[in-house]
Amino acid sequence: MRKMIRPSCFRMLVAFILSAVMLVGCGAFDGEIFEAYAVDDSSDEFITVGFSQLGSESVWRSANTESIKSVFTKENGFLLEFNNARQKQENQIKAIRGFISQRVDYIVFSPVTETGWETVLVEARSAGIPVIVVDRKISSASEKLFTTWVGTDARAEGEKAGRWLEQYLADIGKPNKKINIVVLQGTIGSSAQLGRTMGFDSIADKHKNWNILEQQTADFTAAKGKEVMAEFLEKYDNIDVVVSQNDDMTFGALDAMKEYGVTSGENGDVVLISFDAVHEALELVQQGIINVDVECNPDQGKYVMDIIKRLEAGEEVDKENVVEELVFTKDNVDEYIDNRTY
Ligand code: GYE
Repeated sequence: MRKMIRPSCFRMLVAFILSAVMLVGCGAFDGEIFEAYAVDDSSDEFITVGFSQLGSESVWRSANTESIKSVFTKENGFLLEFNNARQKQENQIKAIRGFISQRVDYIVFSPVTETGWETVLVEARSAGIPVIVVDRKISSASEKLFTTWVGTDARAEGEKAGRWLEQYLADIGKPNKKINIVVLQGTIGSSAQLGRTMGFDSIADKHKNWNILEQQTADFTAAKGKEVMAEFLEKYDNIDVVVSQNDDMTFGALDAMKEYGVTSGENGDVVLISFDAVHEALELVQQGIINVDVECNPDQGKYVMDIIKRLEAGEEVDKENVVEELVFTKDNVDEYIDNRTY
């Protein structure tokens, strides 16, 4: 759709002409010339990728950034233009416009919220630049405006958390126990918040004995997680279950619980359910402080690179690419914790 000549062919052609001109100009097969050409940063030699990361709110996000940066290297044939939008959609839109005016080969972005992307994506399409959405989703209204999406299934994650709770109550022999739940939600309007909420609620709705006392956003950060959890503890003295939609909010919530003398986990006052499964959280699963951590896999760079390579080769790619994810409890965490690098 983008060009008549496939990008890889175009680059090869430019590289060939450049080499020929250099060789003819110097009249010799001079090793130095090849050296000089090899380190040339001209973007015809590399595939240029503009990546707009939504922010740096969590340990998960840092791992996701690292995953992207580690694959889009010169050694792999890429030049990466990285931009951190600091949680602001307007910054992401500005960054994407910048990538369009630089005429990068691919635009990759992790959208802070689901909606509001149509205009800028139409601009990218008019410029003939393929767009790859990573991590979070954008609304279906924009579906035709991007090439493919690589990420995690937030709704499935929410359902997994709900199903774990169902099983837990059955295992302790109290499937009909009346339980009061509070939920720390991620950034409102992000697909991670929407999906995890919908997924968990879909299971909660089946149980009349599950009572959601309150759901409030803590923006996926530890600081807000602590603040909101303190508010919950101030307001309610009957909390049985805390659902925290990422590990950073869980760390903050644990700080607040400590201050209020509330314990969590295996033998604690409340059941604690978290999402992401970063190393530090898995340690808390091991210690029985977090009951369950539903994995969200941030290592998406290699999938995105693979997709770009396939597009370069003129292959078709699937519209949706979901990365694999597990559920961690004390029963299986030992098997995985040592290999968790983030
Ligand atoms: O769970 C959270 C992060 O979009 C799936 O964003 C991601 C979420 C992740 O900041 O920690």
